[in-house]
Amino acid sequence: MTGWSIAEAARVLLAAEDAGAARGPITAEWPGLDVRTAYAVQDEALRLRLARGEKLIGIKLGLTSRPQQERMGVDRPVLAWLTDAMVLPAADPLPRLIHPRAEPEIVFVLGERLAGPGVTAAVAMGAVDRIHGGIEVIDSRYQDFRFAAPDTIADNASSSVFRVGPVGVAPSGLDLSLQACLLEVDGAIVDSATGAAVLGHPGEALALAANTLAERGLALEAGWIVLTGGLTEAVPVEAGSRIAAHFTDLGSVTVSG
Ligand code: 0L1
Ligand code: MG
Repeated sequence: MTGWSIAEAARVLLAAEDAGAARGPITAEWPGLDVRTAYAVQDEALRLRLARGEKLIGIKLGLTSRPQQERMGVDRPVLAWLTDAMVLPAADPLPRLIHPRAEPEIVFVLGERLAGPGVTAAVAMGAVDRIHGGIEVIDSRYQDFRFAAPDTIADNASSSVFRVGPVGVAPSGLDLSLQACLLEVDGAIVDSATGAAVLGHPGEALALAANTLAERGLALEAGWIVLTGGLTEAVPVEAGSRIAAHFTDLGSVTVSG
């Protein structure tokens, strides 16, 4: 008997987020926390978020690039919920966070509902209304970002806040695998990638989200925002620093620490 339950884990992780206080990994105390149970924790935390007035506005994928999967020792991406409280309004600085890291992402806004199973990348792209550049700021509730895969799934995949850039492009005529992104920190380019870093094409990530949600009897809804996963490794956001992501066709997005 460990004293842990799905409800307790959700409560503890939301409390850590609200307090801005990191803790040790839950799997150290609850080794029975597997991936399936971790998603139940994530769902319970979403229920608590909605009960306090937040609105579900979409979903994110994390660990969609091979280097990130190898670093985490997982062979498939993770999913997590996005609520309106996670949107970082234009020009607002970051709120107080534990140890924020920023990563550039290709972001979809869905024009149609998308339900698996059997969704291909081509079908998935047919449900996309607009494509944006974005920056996700992740902020694990675990000390030093040290955790096992079930820990971060339970922690809503380190979700914190995100900003969607102002330039929205229709999918037709855009090869997202070739969409390039430069990541700038305080005026210096520190990393770069193309959309191919995300499972070969971000449409694959969208299809995977639809097919994975279908296993839980869920679907992606029209109007939802979908963050498709970091194109590069996430970079720490220091107080006073400025992170910018510059995309070939999707404009630029900036976040200030
Ligand atoms: O958005 C992400 O890539 C987060 C994935 C969860 C693991 C991590 O915090 O690095
Ligand atoms: Mg991300």
